[in-house]
Amino acid sequence: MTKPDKVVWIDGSDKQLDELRKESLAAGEIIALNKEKLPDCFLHRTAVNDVARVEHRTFICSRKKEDSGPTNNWMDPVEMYAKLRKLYEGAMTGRTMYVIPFSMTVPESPFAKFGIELTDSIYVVLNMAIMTRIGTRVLKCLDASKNPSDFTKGLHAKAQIDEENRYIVQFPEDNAIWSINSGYGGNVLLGKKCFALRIASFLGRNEGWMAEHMLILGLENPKGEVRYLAAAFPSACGKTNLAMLIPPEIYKKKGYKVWCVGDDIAWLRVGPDGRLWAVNPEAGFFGVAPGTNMKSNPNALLSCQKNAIFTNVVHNLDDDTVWWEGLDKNPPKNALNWKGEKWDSASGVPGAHPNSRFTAPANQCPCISSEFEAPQGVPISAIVFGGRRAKTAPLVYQSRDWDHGVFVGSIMASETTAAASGAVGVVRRDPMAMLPFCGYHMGDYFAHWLDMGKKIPNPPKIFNVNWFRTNDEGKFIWPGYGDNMRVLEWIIARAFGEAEADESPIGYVPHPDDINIEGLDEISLDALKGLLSVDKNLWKEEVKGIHEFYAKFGDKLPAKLNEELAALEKKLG
Ligand code: GTP
Ligand code: SPV
Ligand code: MN
Repeated sequence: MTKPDKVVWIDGSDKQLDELRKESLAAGEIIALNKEKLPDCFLHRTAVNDVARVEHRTFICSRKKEDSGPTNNWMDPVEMYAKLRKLYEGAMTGRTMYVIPFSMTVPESPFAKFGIELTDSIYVVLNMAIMTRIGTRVLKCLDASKNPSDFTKGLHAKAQIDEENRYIVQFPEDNAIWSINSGYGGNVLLGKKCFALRIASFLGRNEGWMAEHMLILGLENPKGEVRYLAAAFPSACGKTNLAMLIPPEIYKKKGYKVWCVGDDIAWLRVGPDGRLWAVNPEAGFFGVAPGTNMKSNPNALLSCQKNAIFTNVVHNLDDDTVWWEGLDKNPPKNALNWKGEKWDSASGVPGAHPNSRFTAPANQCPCISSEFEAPQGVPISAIVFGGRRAKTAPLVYQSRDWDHGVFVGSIMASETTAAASGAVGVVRRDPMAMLPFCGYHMGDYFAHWLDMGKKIPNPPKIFNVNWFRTNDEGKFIWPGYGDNMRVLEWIIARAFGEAEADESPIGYVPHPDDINIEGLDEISLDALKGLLSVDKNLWKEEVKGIHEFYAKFGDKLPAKLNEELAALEKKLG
């Protein structure tokens, strides 16, 4: 159909990847960076019209419309295949098709799923080599696998990078993903959102497990015990930052440490011991560049100092390094912006795209967990939901039980970010941070969450956090980043029955004394009380929004969630 001139199988060897880098350099698709300062790092610029995920052009083409649900775009798969076939027809003429066998999580893991991505982009090959396990090693496991649903077929063609004909399409019943007319991250690295969330969430429902938009971290206490939690925040709301958190001095001195297992996606299964176990299906980070610096997230910055690919950042021509807003206070003088134009930082126009990113191997992260590649994963003691809310949501609260926790996840709302095209800063409902990533009807997804609760004898406790409450000047009140450790400490203690809490209409909140603010000059006890407060009037408004949102799901909304909503309304008086 795509009629490539040549077909190249990716074997995963350094030799082959090296040859591809050379070819990509020669074609001007990537730019080599400073060999001493950023060894084996490259810069890439996408088309100006192609800088983020495109939710309005993303489809879940299940056979029946009702299986895709009210929150996804849908088209009859027969129609969609026919439409796309025309676009793919001859799309690789004059180009090479690369065949990338890849595995999500280590191929030997019982969680593992396999895929093949066909693409005409070397940039995609190089990124997939960082983000997933690729090559001949995977083909062997794929050969040995007996379950047809272990294999997903991915097709990507750049075509003309034509916005009007850009499609990111999942066919869940066929285990197939077809992507065309984009060259940007989440649209084209098919192992990430398309497979590991949209297709995998569908497979997980059928097979009794969960694919979630969650980071996974291990919190080591002074006794050397490591306790794990998973957290779902919408895109560009702080997963990578939290996953690699460096505890404040007072915690470090006592011996607390955070270990990163994953920064974006978790696959969760009930283990033989009755706990919920998680693996990170990915092998690398595709992290937001702006705002990443040695203070906010040193571990992320240190992860991308070699073997990394930077997309849509500033190119410092003096020493062939990269820069972005928030890296440091010294923007380069002689530089090109993300579009490749001469750029003057004094112009006031940002040089890096707000959704510019780095791709880096996870094993380069200084705080990568020893369990990062453990085939069985790690046991999860707490699940944390969160988003950007200027008001309403307190710094942290705990749900009363699993079902109430599912309710808390289902009513999540967050201000939109630059990770997806469209307006930024608009509050929208984003249940479990999965609105753009759920591969089936969201009502059925809620039912699956409730069902899973019955199947986990020893379920994690469920929490909600909000690092983003603002004051009257619109400034964030909570310092965030490393200081989020103070909240994690309470969360983990609660999960193990080691901390107190107060009742509130929305769930358990910490008593202000329960959050350690020692050494935190910017936060007084009064400010903390404010951050933890639950404003009944704001929550009554919130309830109206939830009713509206729930109405979308009709009969598919589990009755249990309506009961939880009614209970909340009653508690608010
Ligand atoms: P995706 O990769 O799109 O899924 O994003 P993410 O959820 O991993 O978000 P990331 O950690 O990259 O953070 C995105 C933005 O939020 C960055 O600009 C961060 O600086 C900012 N951020 C992260 N954590 C905090 C925090 O605790 N407080 C504040 N105020 N900002 C934060
Ligand atoms: C997100 O938007 O949640 C990301 C980046 O992690 S992308 O791969 O583009 O989806
Ligand atoms: Mn993400």
